[in-house]
Amino acid sequence: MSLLIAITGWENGAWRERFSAELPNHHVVTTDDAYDPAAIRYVCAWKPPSGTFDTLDNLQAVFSLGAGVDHLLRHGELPDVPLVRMVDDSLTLRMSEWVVMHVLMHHRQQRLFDRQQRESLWREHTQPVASEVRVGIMGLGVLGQDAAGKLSALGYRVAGWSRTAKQIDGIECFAGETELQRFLARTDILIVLLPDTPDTRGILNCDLFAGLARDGALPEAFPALINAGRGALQVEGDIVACLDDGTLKGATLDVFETEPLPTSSLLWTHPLVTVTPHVSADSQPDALARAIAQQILRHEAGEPLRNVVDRKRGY
Ligand code: NDP
Ligand code: OXD
Repeated sequence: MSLLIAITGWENGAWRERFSAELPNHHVVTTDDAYDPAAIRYVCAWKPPSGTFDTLDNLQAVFSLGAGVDHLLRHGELPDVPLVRMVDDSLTLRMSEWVVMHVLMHHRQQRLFDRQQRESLWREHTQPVASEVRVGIMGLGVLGQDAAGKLSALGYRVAGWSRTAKQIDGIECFAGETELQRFLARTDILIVLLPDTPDTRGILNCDLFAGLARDGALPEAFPALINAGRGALQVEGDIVACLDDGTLKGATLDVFETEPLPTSSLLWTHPLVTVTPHVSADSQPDALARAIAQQILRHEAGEPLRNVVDRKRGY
């Protein structure tokens, strides 16, 4: 049985070593190697090069090396076999660390204190307690729910918005377009952990930002936007315009319309924007390889694959 590693942007060979260590009875190759397409049973992919799936007539499953599968659904040549996305603590917990850090950065106005430090300026500012701050999470899936639990434990008033209705202890849940405005109207810090689908693309625009709460405990700092979902969700021109006219008071972005973020982007130098280079869920590669290897071994033992993507929904 052969497993094909198909990635761009990351080092191919290191992934071959990792998967070979986890699956010693499988032949592991990369798209840079010579291999027999008929022998390939599994593809493990992150932004696979075009042609990856050509003549893989015996393919049984495709595994995404990330939680998001937009890079595969947009590929155009994806064969009709189960598509499995990454769900693993090594990714989920890293995302929650990043989300909590940036919620605190906005709430405790750390960027303002950074600026003051550069000017040797000793000045205090009002700092409300977490229980006076309303965070709202768009996307209450694996990542959204974990972040919600951690923010709730810190005392924040947490709500979430998802496609289907949910009941989660301690979290105020909203669902669907009909409840979106109510969700936004009670949100001071908006966190976005949605997938990129035809329904969510471009959702982060001026109209949506205008619906956020205007009566937060810290009018200088709220409403603020934190997006780690996908760049395709955000209209970057609208984010800049809304920061400039005060509709938004700050933004932290990990994902962008174009990645790497072009040096010409205004986001790099905007005083109210914090940029991180798509690293919010920086996971341990060994743990990701292990998670996929376990799925393959379960599948070969006749057990169902977990975290199979619903292609119609797009996530
Ligand atoms: P899940 O599939 O577990 O959760 C997705 C959530 O989004 C669900 O709650 C779903 O609703 C909701 N959703 C989807 N479409 C809509 C819609 N049209 N309206 C409202 N809610 C919607 O995914 P994960 O939590 O594991 O990951 C979420 C995304 O985070 C990934 O798809 C990826 O794009 C991004 N990501 C980014 C990373 C980074 O490094 N920046 C790292 C990892 C992931 P419902 O529950 O009703 O189905
Ligand atoms: C993912 C990502 O989808 O890192 O896992 O973006």
